[in-house]
Amino acid sequence: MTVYQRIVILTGAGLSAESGLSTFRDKDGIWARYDYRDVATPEGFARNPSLVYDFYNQRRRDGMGVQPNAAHRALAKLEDAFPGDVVIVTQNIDGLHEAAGSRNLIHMHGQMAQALCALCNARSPWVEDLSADLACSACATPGGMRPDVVWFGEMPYDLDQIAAALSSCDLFISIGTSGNVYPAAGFVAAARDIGAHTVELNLEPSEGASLFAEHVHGPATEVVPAYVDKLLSVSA
Ligand code: BJW
Repeated sequence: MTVYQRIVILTGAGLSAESGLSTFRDKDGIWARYDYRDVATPEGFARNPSLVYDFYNQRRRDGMGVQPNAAHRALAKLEDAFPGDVVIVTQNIDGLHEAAGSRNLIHMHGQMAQALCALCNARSPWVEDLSADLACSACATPGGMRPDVVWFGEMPYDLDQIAAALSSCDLFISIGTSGNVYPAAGFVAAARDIGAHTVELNLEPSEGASLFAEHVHGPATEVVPAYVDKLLSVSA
């Protein structure tokens, strides 16, 4: 195995599946129970805010007490022990990477444990249920508080920082994501274009599997720790 210096890791819902959180597009996933247009678009929120508050309040409650799994822990170990740079770009809104100890982390689709004020754009830590009548702690105005998550049609967070990391990486690893949602689904092409080695670690071949140079298929709790150990054994 080649010795790498700058690793970008993209993670998706499959990474947290074995911690007990639902994925979106698997047959028993969230989109089998909800229409994304109702709960994950600004138009859906404008149409029926109560439905969207209930959807995210329930998911926030479901996430409480959920623990990181062996794959989250392996990625935190990689960041600690790898002599070069490791950045994790996660599409997940759970806090399991942080709970496992990862620090160099970008939440491109927002975070469940934060609220966003649509009136002043302040983002604040949030663990309680959200509702329409709450006031923002920054601007004190009620009526604008919403989950700090990126819905379809909205701009993901920190794209400049992500583009900078992708433009200098020599290894790109995608874990537990179906490759359906852009711009994240386009990161592999960006990494490949600058000559990085590209690897997919997923339960099964994803939508964009043919874009990756290397594939390891299996549950994240098995394939991620094994891949991390391989990387660390050659970089030592
Ligand atoms: C396991 C496992 C185990 C299971 N072990 N693996 C270009 C072309 C076409 C369309 C577009 C385009 N550019 C933009 C769009 C529009 C749109 C889009 O992508 N639409 C597509 C549906 C076609 N994108 C947007 O609107 C985005 N914004 C945007 O693009 O702004 C403008 C812009 C343009 C160009 C450049 C820059 C900006 C915003 C997207 C927001 C997505 N939001 C959601 C919901 C909010 C957060 C939340 O509620 O949690 O984010 S949707 C949902 O999908 C969520 C996820 O983060 C995201 C990705 O899902 P993920 O993680 O891949 O989950 P699954 O379920 O799909 O896959 C799980 C995988 O794990 C599977 O493969 C399983 O096999 C595997 N697995 N168990 C390992 N144990």
